[in-house]
Amino acid sequence: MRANSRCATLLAGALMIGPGASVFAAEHQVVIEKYAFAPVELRIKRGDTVTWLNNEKRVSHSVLMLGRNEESERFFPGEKWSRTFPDAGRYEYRCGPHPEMLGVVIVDE
Ligand SMILES: [Cu+2]
Repeated sequence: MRANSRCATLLAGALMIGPGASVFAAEHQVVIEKYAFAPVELRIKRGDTVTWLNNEKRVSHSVLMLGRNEESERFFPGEKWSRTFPDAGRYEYRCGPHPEMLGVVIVDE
């Protein structure tokens, strides 16, 4: 019993140090299916990584960051692409070849 509660306390301490900062960067996933990003809006913390997974049957996609002159390679069904977000901000993006596919990553302080 005592060991368990101590363990829980350590875990809570490791996950939250200071206002909004986290020691361990988290990984998040956005699935691409039927010409759409899911979730469309993803909220993460500074330092976290987002991986986009192409879950289509045959079409390739990319992640094009709007206003940042940055685009991933095209990735094909079963392939992924990852990006880490060290800075807070709002990162709107779309698919390069399919401009109607929109998404946003919001990085909190
Ligand atoms: Cu696409």
